[in-house]
Amino acid sequence: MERTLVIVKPDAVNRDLVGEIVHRFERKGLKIAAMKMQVLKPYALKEHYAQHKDKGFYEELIKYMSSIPCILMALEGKDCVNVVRKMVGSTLGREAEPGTIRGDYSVSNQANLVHASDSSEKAEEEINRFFGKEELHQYNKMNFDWIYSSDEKCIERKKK
Ligand code: 3AN
Repeated sequence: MERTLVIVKPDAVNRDLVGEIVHRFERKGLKIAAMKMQVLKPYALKEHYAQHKDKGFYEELIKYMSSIPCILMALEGKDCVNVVRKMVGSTLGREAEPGTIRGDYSVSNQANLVHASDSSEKAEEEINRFFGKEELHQYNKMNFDWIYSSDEKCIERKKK
């Protein structure tokens, strides 16, 4: 199964939206492989947001993201990167589709509540940046048989 990194950002923590956001991912059928609360270090954030280093909002972004603790999660599921990006919605909260997290709870471009990896490769890189191997859990959940079809489960077994 694919994994993705989700960061529930400082604005979501400040606005008491942590439970709501985690709940949405759980109800979707995604598995929490890792989860913790942490104040993110500016050096890690600079690496994480390196693609934006020439943008005007970069310094402010690093300041906001390191201001208070975030919730970090590695989520797992079939096509998890794509599924989570769709659930999060587009960057500008004002334009994000209703029904997405940003579309329902954000009106901002910076304070848009959640980070989600944008490709499988980036997800692996980002998970390894913020989690140690010992923090990533492999376990069976009883609801697995009710979340995927036999075919989907077979494909996953053949991949292993
Ligand atoms: P996304 O998080 O949707 O993948 P990116 O990668 O374009 O969006 O931007 C990373 C983060 O930078 C956003 N989540 C947001 O917090 C911040 N950001 C993006 N665009 C702006 C902007 N125009 N002004 C301020 N902050 C921004």
